[in-house]
Amino acid sequence: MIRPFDVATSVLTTLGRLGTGMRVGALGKRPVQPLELYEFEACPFCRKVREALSILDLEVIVYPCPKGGPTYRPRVREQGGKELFPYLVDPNSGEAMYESDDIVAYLFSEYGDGSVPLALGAGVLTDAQIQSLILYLETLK
Ligand SMILES: N[C@@H](CCC(=O)N[C@@H](CS)C(=O)NCC(=O)O)C(=O)O
Repeated sequence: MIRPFDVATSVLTTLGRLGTGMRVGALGKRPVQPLELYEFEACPFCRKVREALSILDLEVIVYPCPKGGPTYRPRVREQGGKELFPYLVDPNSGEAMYESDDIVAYLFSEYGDGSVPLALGAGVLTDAQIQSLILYLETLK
């Protein structure tokens, strides 16, 4: 019973996101060291960053930060000053940042051709699209 639900919600989310992250895009320079992403699965803003990483075919170390997570959450607070996710660290440039839109713009500027795909570059509209889908999925439970 759970498995079909998982598949259905995954497919619905992918459809709701217009397949963003399914296909690679224009690539730029490649990072020497893997990027570091602090995030958690249920966070819609983190999803945007994961989609960007997929489109840009980038190697990343993911540090899972679920609510109450004892290991990596404190590290984000210490390094960045607050617990807010996603949080990206790029050891290649020394950049570290919060805010999914800033992270997405940075990734496409640094490791793509500079242009952000519409589905990821529409700012608050992108977020609204994610949030409305989540609300819809909640009603199915
Ligand atoms: N404007 C931020 C919003 C990020 C945000 O609200 N993240 C939530 C998770 S979805 C968060 O980190 N909440 C604090 C927490 O989980 O402790 C962005 O686009 O990155």
